[in-house]
Amino acid sequence: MIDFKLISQSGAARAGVFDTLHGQIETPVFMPVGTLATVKALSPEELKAAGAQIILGNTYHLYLRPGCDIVGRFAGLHRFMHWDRPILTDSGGFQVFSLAKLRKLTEAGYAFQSHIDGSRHMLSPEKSIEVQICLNSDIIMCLDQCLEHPASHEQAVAALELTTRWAARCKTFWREQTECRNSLFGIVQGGMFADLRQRSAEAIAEIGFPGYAIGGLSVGEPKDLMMEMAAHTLPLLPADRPRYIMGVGTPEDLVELVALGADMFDCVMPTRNARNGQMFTDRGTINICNARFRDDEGPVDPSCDCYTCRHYSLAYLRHLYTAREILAYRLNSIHNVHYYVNLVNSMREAILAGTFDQFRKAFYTKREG
Ligand code: PRF
Ligand code: ZN
Repeated sequence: MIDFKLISQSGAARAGVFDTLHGQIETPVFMPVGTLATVKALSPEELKAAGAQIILGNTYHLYLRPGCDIVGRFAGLHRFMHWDRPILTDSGGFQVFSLAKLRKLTEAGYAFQSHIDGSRHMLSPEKSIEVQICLNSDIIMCLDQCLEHPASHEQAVAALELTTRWAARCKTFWREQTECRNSLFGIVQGGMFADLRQRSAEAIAEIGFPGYAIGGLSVGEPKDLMMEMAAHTLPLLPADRPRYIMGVGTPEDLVELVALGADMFDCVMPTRNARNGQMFTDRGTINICNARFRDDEGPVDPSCDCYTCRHYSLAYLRHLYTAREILAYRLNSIHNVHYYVNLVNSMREAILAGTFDQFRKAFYTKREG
């Protein structure tokens, strides 16, 4: 089953299509984060209007609350949350590592206590896949071990070797349980070490997956180190499969990573920053609280055609935000998600037209202007 097709390349930048159980995704693609079966402040209709093709859910959160028994009654997340387009779920490893209490990592998996009520759980590779199948996720992620930064070479070796053994277990369980209907992505780790990134990429590619993710980036390392690791790892992944950079990043990061051959992204920035009053525009980020917007009748971004920019002024959005009105979070989120989705769509068009280099230059020129 070949579910990814490369359509066009411009340098290393790629445009493709990926088939899922809930329809086709055009890449490069940005996936808004819907951790708790909701992209915060946005309805599915608003997400669609903003152009979202696929959203991300989190196994750790949804397993703890509301639980598989509830979502299973709806035959998965799609009907539960009224979203009929593709969903990718993260495996839970990264969230256990950042949220859970008293976690203990063994060959079997993560033993941890819920951050909600302290109840005890065991997240094994098989359990993670089982939960993601119950959520009926279109793209399932392997359970992995993401390291903090900085980590030693020795720690990074142990984490990548465990991640590799778990990836093989995930694949076996996924094949048995789904007959490969949903897609399973392998995750490359290796810390901030080029030799280990290579070892991990080769080992994960050797197991063989419908798609590949690069994990363990944007965990507190300097930006140039993140880019160096991505630039080193991306060409080592099979060219005929989608490449997903997990939990990254700023608009600049997306432009640079697409230039290096990345196809998929997720990040909380557009939605989280919207709720903090930070708005993304072609000319850079602005804070809606800024006094200079007090009487500004213009939109957030004159080049944006989102619902927020078509109907509301900076002065009104600033007023809503400073008054802590609920509508502020919705309107700001609509614009920011539209901005991110539109950014990757524009990159796709430029790749298809063979003009990605010009696009990239213009992207920076607008920010300097
Ligand atoms: N692994 C998983 N999910 C993730 C990460 C990872 O390394 C990251 C790191 N940026 C974000 N989300 N499974
Ligand atoms: Zn807008």
